[in-house]
Amino acid sequence: MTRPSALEEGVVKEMKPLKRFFGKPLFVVRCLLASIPCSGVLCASSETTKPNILLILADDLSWFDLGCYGSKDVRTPNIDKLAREGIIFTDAYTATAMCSPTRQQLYTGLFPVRSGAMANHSSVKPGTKSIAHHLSELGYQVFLSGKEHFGPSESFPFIKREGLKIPSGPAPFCLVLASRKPHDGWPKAKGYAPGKLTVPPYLVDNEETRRALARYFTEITQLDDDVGTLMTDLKAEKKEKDTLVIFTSEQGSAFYGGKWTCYDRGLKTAFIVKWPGRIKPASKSDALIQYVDVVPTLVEIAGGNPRQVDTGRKGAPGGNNGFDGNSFLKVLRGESKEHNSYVYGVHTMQGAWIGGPYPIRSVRDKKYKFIWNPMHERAFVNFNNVGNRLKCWQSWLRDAQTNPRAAAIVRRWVKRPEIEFYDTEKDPFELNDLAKNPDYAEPIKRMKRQLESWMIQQGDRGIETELSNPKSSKEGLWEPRLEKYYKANKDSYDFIFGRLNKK
Ligand SMILES: [Ca+2]
Repeated sequence: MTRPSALEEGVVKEMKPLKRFFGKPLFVVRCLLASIPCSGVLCASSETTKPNILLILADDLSWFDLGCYGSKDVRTPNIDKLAREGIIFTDAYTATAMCSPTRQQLYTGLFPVRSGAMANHSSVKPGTKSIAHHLSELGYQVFLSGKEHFGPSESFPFIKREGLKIPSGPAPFCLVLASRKPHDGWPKAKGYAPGKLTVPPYLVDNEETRRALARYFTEITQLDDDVGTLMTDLKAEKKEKDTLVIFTSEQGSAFYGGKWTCYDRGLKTAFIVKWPGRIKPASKSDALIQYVDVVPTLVEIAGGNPRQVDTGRKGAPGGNNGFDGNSFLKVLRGESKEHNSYVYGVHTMQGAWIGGPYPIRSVRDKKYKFIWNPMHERAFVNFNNVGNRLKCWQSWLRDAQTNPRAAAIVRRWVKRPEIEFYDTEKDPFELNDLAKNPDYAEPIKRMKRQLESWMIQQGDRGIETELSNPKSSKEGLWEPRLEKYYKANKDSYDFIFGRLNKK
């Protein structure tokens, strides 16, 4: 990571007092920089006007369900076109596979335990700042259209918009287009024949799963149509050349074993950036990036210094108030191939509709994934597998009675060992657990240490943190709801807690 030179740091420090007099910090910095040789991170923003930023966020879309990420089934021509015109990241991650903490880390540059937005349907701690503050201070109008799922409102002072329209006006804009597609609640299948689809190996391949996949794929294509509409409007507004476009898939789909886990099919995300004249078309990067890196990157692109931004939260590495992530602008520019050495995962059942406490933590490098399930004695239960929300869980239970492969998939989803370890290069769906294989003792030890130091930095105390929320500290608050589902879904409940545990 290249730090700004002392000279550049000095220039940025001058920005605040100058802003009070002139109200045009970028102009002032440009004048100051005119006589300074270009050697570091401020150069790009000092050479050009600030680009508009369009951040398109899907909802529960698995990264591998896009044509440009290798899907042979799903039609996504507009998203594929973005990838051809920009850079596609093959190793991008969110630290949580749940909606609300994912969005809040993306918008704040802070990991969930540190920001406070760890549970689903939760809020960051008072005083936490977000992209809406940081880019406004750099002269942007910062809009959000679509899904929010964050709080409190003072921490996310977006200008609210509706629909798929690109903002007009002279000031640079940042528009977060937070789609609700393809979150479950899918439409009737159109254009996808269930019998012809490829079912990924972590799912039970049967008629019900295929029917659900066809409906989910139909909604992905609808999302892709929306991306096409946005791109057409960007062109009509004559802002195509001055706009940096990001498309990212959020966490994995609601199919059992993706969302609500720390497996790659939950945490890994599609990440595509198009920036005309700045990013080489059709480029690809396997640099490890994570959602907390996004705001620092955009701050740097907008002409700010992410190292001097006050995030409103204490406890960053080094004890300052900085972001948990770092700008990957050099990767975007093609000047660097690497970024993070490790990326992290944190899961909680806090804020889930039903199910008892079940914390999960993970760390990943380019090759290996280490997962810790500290309350592994428990069965993993949430509304999705007890409540049959996708209308195929009961069919999995039915098949598990006679099909050993289906039984293994179901068992893996609800009962897990304390430590899991995967070689993600050889085993991208994390199905072959190597935790007990002595050949991997060294990387397991190394990654365990790495995870522990991250948890210390975050103030994360594992089980204690899981039970710290009043909603999860007493199971009595959760179990009555489970009881209600038990009555409606007796087979599922019995399988998880009865027959399954005896096998
Ligand atoms: Ca989501």
